[in-house]
Amino acid sequence: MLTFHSESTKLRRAKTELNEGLLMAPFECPERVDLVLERIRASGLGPVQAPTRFGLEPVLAVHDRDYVEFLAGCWEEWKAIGMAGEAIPNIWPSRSMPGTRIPEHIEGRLGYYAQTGETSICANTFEAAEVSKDIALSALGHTLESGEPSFGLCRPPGHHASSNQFGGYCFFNNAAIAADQALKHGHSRVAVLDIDFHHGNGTQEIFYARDDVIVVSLHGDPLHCFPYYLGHADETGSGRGEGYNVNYPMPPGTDYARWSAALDEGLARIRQAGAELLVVSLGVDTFEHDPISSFKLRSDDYPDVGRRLATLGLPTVFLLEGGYAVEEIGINVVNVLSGFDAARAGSV
Ligand code: 6XA
Ligand code: ZN
Repeated sequence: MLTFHSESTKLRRAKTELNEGLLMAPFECPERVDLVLERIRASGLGPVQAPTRFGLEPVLAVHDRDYVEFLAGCWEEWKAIGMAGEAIPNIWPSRSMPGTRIPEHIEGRLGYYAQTGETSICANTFEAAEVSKDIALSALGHTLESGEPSFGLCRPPGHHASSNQFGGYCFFNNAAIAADQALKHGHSRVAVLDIDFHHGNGTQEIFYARDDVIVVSLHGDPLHCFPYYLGHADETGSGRGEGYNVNYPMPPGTDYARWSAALDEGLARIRQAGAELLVVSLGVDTFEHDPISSFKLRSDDYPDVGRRLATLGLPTVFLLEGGYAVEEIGINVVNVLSGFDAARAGSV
């Protein structure tokens, strides 16, 4: 399988994440990329290629212009008024104060465009998000041209980013951008399958009223797990999108037997919908030792995940989302990808 990677994803090097009431070193760190790459090279998964540049047009097809402009200027504006640390939101429009206008002060704008408070904006955040999206689109381009699967070693991840808000370490929704572009390149229905531990709330929001992209997500039950406010089973889409959003929330402690049964149901829904291309939001924070998640998948389960995904027989683009047990992140990611490749080789 061909991997797309750029050293520029590591330009974002945030110092802080607000977690457990402390400002700590972020879980979503540049070293994740090195560890996955190291394992790709050691395992002989396939060649690694640099992405090409696609500009902002594909981004603006799924994200609002004012949000993209906010992201582009946030860090410089924050620094310009002498803020001492990284840009961390501390006030939001809320139920009792929904607000009707976008503030001018950067502190107010930051809260307006933020879902959450753990994700700091720092130098080169926008640049890294742009490269991450270029990686996703390069992977899609390869799969569209060749029919062969590809892997985008995206960082920062994307699935929490909604049409107009960042959060959960995500700024541009790489999977949504790729799925939307696949439609513009001739496909009439695309599936996004999100197997990260966390619900892909951004992807759900972007496609909620659409029937050309079916979004299927397996994740920790939002009653107990981040992002808490979206991801329930009764969120099934709206308008013509009704039936094209499918959530499988599962309790903390879920093991591979239960998780893979949900995966098979999700795959059946994708088959029924008649999807022509598959974008996989590939998070491996479902791993039993992940530091911020609570499922119980083991490294040895991941090749079977790849094998099950291959049963769809679709052109497939894998895009990295979460996964923070940094020792094992490379093993777990490559296990999914090589399981997929092995199953395809076996079926030709
Ligand atoms: C913040 C948790 C952010 C989760 C980010 C993630 N306490 N999303 O892995 O998939
Ligand atoms: Zn996650």
